[in-house]
Amino acid sequence: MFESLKSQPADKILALMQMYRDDPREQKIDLGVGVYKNAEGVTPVMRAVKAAEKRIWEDQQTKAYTGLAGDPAYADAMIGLILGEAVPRDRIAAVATPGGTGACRQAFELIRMANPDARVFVSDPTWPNHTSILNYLGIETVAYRYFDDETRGVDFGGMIEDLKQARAGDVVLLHGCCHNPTGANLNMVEWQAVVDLINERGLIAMIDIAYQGFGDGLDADAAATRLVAGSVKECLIAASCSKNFGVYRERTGLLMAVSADAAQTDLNQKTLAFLNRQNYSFPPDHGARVVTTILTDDALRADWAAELEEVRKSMLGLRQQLADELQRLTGSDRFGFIAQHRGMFSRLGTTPELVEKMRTEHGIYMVGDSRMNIAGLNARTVPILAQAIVDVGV
Ligand code: PLP
Ligand code: TYF
Repeated sequence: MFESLKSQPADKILALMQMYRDDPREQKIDLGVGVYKNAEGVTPVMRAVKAAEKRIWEDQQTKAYTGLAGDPAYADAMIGLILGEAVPRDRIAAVATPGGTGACRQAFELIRMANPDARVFVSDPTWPNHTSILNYLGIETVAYRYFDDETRGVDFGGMIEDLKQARAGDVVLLHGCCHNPTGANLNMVEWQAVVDLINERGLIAMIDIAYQGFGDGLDADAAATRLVAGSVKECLIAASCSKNFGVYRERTGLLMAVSADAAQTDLNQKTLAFLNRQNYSFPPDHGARVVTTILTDDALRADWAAELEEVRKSMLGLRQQLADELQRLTGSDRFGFIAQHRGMFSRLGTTPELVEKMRTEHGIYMVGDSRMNIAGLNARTVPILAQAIVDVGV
């Protein structure tokens, strides 16, 4: 049986992570996989997470199964965090999933089940797992223009033009904030225009929000998601707690399906529970319980938000330092976009050849499309990166 298997393409980001580990050079710099690291290069367990885990360890009386949708308290807490009051609760069906990837996977399965003819419009570029899972599920994807190689901002005109090719019932996949891999984001006026197009043409919005709190703050980063969810009849929202709670390996995500009314929500809720059952039955609980404990306790929540704010500001500081350093070295503002981008990533906008040169000659690891994880830097390594960017001739 197994002889017939064909080897599958590796995830380039994860392959790069391995290459970095195998590189013996001491001066190497890892700007690859999207994991937050502090100035010491450590991905810490957040203070509130430690405190919540301690509380759970002391108080938890059972590890019996929860429900197919996970603990409803987790869904309530996450809906509050992401949507606030934007949508009445009885219009939202929600299930816990293994990470944001699990939420995307379940969303795609739901789309295919509800409308096998739906195509999914994805930004060019997008997180590679989006297209990889969509292809695996046999769902047709259509790329829409997103990143402008000249300005390193969003090619909004191109994006709208391409979205006009969508048919009623097609899905538009949008990054709620902190676009991965580019770091370039729509402003709220542009978001409103996307919402109008979606409503005019009968398209379905799907939002992937994996970095709430990493861009402009917890509420600011959720503003676009709230605008979309509050303005359309139906949409899907896939959320991840991996980054903003630093619980990467616990696999903590949530899928929401917003619908027109309570009767539809009931059917959606049952369908999402069914999809969980087909794939893994009960979703992981530990990370979800940690998140719920934090979000429902005023002191823990405040401490978590404060630590997340430190993380966000440290990345913004590194962006500014890098942009300033490049300004100093080149005497031009052409790298100013690095300070404008938001989230963990910035796409430098250079060729795979120069990205490779940066790796071989300078030990600097970024993804082949020139995506840099800003959190992989610190005050000491920013000037080293800036000099390397200039030396290889970006
Ligand atoms: N969506 C995007 C855009 C991401 O960058 C990530 C990566 O972290 C995820 C979803 C899901 O991450 P996880 O499955 O680790 O929660
Ligand atoms: O884009 C990233 O680096 C993160 C982490 O298969 C990640 O989203 C990368 C690849 C992958 C899963 C997660």
